[in-house]
Amino acid sequence: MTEQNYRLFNEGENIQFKTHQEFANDVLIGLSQPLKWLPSKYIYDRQGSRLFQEIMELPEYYLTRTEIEILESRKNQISEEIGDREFNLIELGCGDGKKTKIILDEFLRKKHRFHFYPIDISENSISDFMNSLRSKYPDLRSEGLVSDYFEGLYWLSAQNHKKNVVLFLGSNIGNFTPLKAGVFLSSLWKALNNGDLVFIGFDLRKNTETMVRAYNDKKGVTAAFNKNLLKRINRELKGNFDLDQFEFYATYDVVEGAIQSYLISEIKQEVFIGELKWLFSLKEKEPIHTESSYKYLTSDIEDMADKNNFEIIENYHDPNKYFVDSLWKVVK
Ligand code: AVJ
Repeated sequence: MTEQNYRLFNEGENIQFKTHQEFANDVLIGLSQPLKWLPSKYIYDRQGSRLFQEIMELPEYYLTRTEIEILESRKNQISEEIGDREFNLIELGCGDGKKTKIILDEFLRKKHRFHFYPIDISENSISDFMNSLRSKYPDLRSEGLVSDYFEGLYWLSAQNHKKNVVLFLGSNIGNFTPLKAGVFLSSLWKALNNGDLVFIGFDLRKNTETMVRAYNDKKGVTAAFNKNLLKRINRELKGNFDLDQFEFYATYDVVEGAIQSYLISEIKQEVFIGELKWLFSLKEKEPIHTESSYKYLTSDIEDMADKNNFEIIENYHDPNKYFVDSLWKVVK
């Protein structure tokens, strides 16, 4: 028996029920639009998260490798900038923790005084992550928070008045439209105090071929990752999608500056979703939009920081400028 080393918010409320209702709603809304779409956040159930781990190892998927290279080569400077006094280290979302562990290793080596708080809405993810931390870092002071990002942040700032340092790595921000990214950043600013820091990963615009290849990998892992949305609808909402009747394809949208991922119906077909008691049709070659992955210019990043009252302290790039981890300070 391992002791539970995370905190559950929303106890008493039936969070699973709420999540299920939201999923059903989002599927109904998305697939009723003239351009059908499904929110990419629903890809990440157990199997979707496993497929994403596999994507991060693909030769075509340069993002993870590049960010790891940045963190490895600049960790000394990063930790000097961040660790001047006691702080809360907060990570929004927890992946496999490979990148986080580079940061934790360095901070512990430097004997920085901090508590680590990963925040994720999925109890499974937090539980797995906390167990992997416990075995690797017996002395790390940490507590996982199973909650909405902002609920967790507000709870933390009521707990103590230490400096907050928020990690949002991996270009996860890239899944937000510019409008949503703006809302996210202004909410982040509101939840934090003057002098707090945020450390955000952005994938930068580069030659189109490199970006497109990263999302159309040869092994078809990204295709399986996107098709996992249909699989999840089949399982959780009693759908009857035939995965073989869809082709996965990702394009670079030069106007938006984003990779757009699609599942394209090979044939004219009808799909029934039992839980919604709903039969809908797809035309031959009709796309379902599954994900946007925005790519940024340095000037976009400056504008975003500026507009939301953050001051850029430093931009950490790889030598090719494929990716940037940008360190921002909250100005109030
Ligand atoms: C986790 C959002 C950064 O958009 O690159 C990887 C997800 N999708 N391959 C990205 C993803 C297809 C990834 N992010």
